[in-house]
Amino acid sequence: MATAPKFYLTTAIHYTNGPPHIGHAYEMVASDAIARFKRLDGYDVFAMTGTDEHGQKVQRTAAQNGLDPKAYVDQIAERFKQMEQRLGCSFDRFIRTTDADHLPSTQELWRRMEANGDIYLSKYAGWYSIRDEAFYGEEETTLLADGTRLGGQGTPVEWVEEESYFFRLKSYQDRLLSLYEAVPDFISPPTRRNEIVSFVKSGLEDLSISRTTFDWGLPVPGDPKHVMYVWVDALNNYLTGTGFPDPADPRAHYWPADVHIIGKDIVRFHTVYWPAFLMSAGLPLPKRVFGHGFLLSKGEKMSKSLGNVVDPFELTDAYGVDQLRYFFLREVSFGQDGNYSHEAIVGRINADLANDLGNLAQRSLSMIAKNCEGRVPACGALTEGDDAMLGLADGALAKAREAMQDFALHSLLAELWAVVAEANRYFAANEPWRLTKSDPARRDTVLYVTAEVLRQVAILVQPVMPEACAKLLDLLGVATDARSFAALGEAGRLTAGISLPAPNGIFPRYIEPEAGEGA
Ligand code: ME8
Repeated sequence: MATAPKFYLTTAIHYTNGPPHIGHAYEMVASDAIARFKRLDGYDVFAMTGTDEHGQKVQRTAAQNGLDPKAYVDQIAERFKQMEQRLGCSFDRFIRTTDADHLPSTQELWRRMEANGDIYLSKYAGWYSIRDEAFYGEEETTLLADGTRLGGQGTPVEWVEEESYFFRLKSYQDRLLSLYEAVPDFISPPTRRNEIVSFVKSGLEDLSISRTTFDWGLPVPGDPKHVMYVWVDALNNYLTGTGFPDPADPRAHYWPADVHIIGKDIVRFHTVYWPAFLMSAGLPLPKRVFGHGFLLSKGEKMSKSLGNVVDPFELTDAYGVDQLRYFFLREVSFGQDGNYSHEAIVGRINADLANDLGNLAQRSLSMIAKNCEGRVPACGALTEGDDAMLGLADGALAKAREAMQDFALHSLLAELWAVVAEANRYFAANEPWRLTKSDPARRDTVLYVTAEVLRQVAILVQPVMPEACAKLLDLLGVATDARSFAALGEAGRLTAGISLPAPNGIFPRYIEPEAGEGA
């Protein structure tokens, strides 16, 4: 038997300096949908998410909460795990940078970079943003009238002066530029690639990779008064997940990652520092880094200080898990920023889900229940119109795969909803409800074709709405082992005569709660 090709996908690991917000939920859902798509398409998938628990930011927040850092991150990591479950995600591992296997793995990465002559001890004097956990050159900062200085991403920086180990990043400049040249889709979408290429062309400085003024981090091998810079620690989670450095580990074959899914604010860390560390350690590079956009609340960046952080748990309670997953992935072009608003999500739920897909399923399945003894109807001779309808559904997989090449989740859904729209036109034009007396065999064929299109749509939408699609496939009598992409097209056509469960609605309309009942 041929072995399935592997696919290793990661999300960013989330900082544990506060509870999860909607941006974290968005990244998890998008990544989970890609992982599910690949599994259904026959890949041996390893998908990982997790938490980034060390560093000065987390240590400070823990202290502000009167807790020791480990007790604090345990609480927050638990909340992230709960969110992962609440959102119906299917990650294979939830990694924490405080997990026992992460220390030896990261120290080994350090040793290899050191053995390659890329680490030296010196003194750091410069600007540091605790919020971004990032060093900024003076020219990247701006001084405000009130004396505060802000770093590249608009967060306050402070002056840091201490002994530090440095990584010879400068000497990787040409190799990085050759990488971007040789592997054009290493960084996507293309706008992010252009930003990074010009950043690297403008000249790199060596990177400070250890700190001595706090201790919440991984100790530097051989010099434990230094803790590793939190980004060395954090990025290496991707290797730890594959059992690094043990080549005999059963997960070892997953490295290199096929894609790191991350947000646009941390592309530099993933496409400059990370490949340079790996080149230095003599390890293969991830194949792709995809920088998605930000989810904005009515056009504004979410932040605690703006008071507009939306709690993902409250959102799933209000709208439903699959509804929220669909909204995130359909409304926002993956790669660009997108807006969240109550009106927009309700619009999607009622138009795309309740009307377009839900009504079609409900109407056709109720007719089958009523007129065909609750069994998949027989399919008679096909007209040109039937053939065209089935052909469109049969061609959906190829289009879906094409969209997924660029992780264009919004295009994937747009393609599938074009099939749904065509199925609605087909159903309306063929008026099966008028054929009961005049031509029941023709009516059955129209119902069969409609149900068969729904089967294929449901299989293909599973990555985005796993629960709702499972229900729809149950209603269509599709066996649980016939729901992968291998069952798409003619190979898996519905079998006439199979008895079906009583239909019930899958996508209820969103009805505004009565005033006074709360949101
Ligand atoms: O950056 N919309 O962690 P983090 C969409 N620990 N995505 C958003 C977002 C928003 N409003 N806000 C944040 C870190 N994100 C590091 C990563 S990886 C080795 C270490 C995304 O908790 C953000 O871009 O600040 C990032 O990909 C992820 O959420 C975690 O952000």
